[in-house]
Amino acid sequence: MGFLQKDKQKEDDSTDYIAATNTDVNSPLRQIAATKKKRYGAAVDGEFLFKEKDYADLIARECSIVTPNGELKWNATEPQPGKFTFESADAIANFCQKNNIALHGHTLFWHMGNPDWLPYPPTLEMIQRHVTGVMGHYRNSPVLKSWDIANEIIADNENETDDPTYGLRRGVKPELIRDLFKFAASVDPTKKFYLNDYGIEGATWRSSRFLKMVEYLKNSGAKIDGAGIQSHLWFSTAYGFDATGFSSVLKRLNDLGVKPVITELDIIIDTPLPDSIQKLDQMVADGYKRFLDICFAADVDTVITWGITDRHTWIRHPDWMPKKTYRDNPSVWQFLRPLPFDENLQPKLARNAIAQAFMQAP
Ligand code: 9MR
Repeated sequence: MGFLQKDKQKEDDSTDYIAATNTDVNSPLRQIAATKKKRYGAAVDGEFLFKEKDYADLIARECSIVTPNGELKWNATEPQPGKFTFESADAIANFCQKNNIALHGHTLFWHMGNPDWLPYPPTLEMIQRHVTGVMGHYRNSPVLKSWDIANEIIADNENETDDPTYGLRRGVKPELIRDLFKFAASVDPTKKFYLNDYGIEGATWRSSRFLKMVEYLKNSGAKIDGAGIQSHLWFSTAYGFDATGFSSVLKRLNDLGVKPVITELDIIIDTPLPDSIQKLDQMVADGYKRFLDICFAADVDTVITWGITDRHTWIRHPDWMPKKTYRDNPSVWQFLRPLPFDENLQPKLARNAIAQAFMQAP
C-alpha cells in the first residue's frame, strides 16, 4: 500500500486529537503530533500547491498548520502603495479551510520580500497602512491563527548594527517594533503574535539580542505571544550543535511567558560532506531527532518545516549554499536533502526521525 494512498485527513483539531490514539510511525505526522497535543506543519508554495496534486495531497495528509512561502509578504500583498491583493494568499487560506489546516501568517515586516518602492525600515505610517490592510483582511479568517509580526529584525552580525543593546538592523529602532506590535494588537488582538528570527538556536550574539528584544517588547506592554525560532540548521561532519545554549534560549522564552515555536525548520549539511547519500540522510535525520528532542523537553508544541519535500526547497537557490556531486548519483543537487520527504515525495529517514521525536515527546 503506497504511503500516500491513505484517506486525506479532514478532521478538525479536536478529532485529530481523538483519531490520534491509534497511530504508528507511518501515520500522518499531524496525527502523531496530535497524540501529544502538538502540531506539525510546513511552508507551502502556492505556485506548486495548485499544480501538483501529489504535493497538495501530501500537505493535506501530513500538516495541521502551514505557512505561505511568499504569498503574505509585502511584495505579494501590497505591491503598489495602498493597493492590496490577496488572491494567492486567499487560495492557500481556502486550501487550509478545506483540509482543516491552520494558517500561520508570514510576515508583516521584513527587510526582504518587499516591493521596490518600500524603504527599510518603512515609516510608521506605511506600516500602519500595511498592517491595517493585511491583518484586517484576515481578521475574520477561520484558519489564520498567528502572525509573524516582524521577521529578522536582528542584524546578521554585530558589525552590521549601530545598536549594541538590541542588535537591530541599521535604521530600525526598538520603538518602531514596539509601535508595530501595539498597532497590530489594535487591528486584530485575536491572533497569536510572534517575533521571528534565524540564528538563535544556541548561545549566539543573535540569540542574546533577540531575547533582549523579546524582553523589551514584553516590558513595554506590547502583545507578544510567541518567539518564532526559524531553525534553518547547519550540521556537518566537522561540527556539532549547541544543545546547552539552545536549551537555555528555550528556557528563557518560557520564563518570559513567550512560547517558543519552530517556524522554518530544515537541515543543511555543510562541507565537509559525508561520502554517500545514505550517510547524508542519516545525518539529517539525526539532526532532526536531536533538535526536536530538545524542543519537546522544553514543551514546544508547534513544529513547521520550511517546505516538506526536497523537490521544493529554498536551499536549492542561493549561490552560497554548499554544492557537491555524489559519486553514487552524479546530480549536483543530490546533497540537498534537507526535508522529510524526497523529490518523489517518498518518506526519508528524516520523516521517521520527526515521527519518533513526536512519539517520544513527554
Ligand atoms: O523560501 C523563500 C524563498 O522562496 C523566497 O524567495 C525568499 C524571499 O522572499 O524567502 C524565502 O523564505 C525565507 C523566509 O521568508 C524567512 N526566513 C528565511 C527563508 C529562507 O530564505
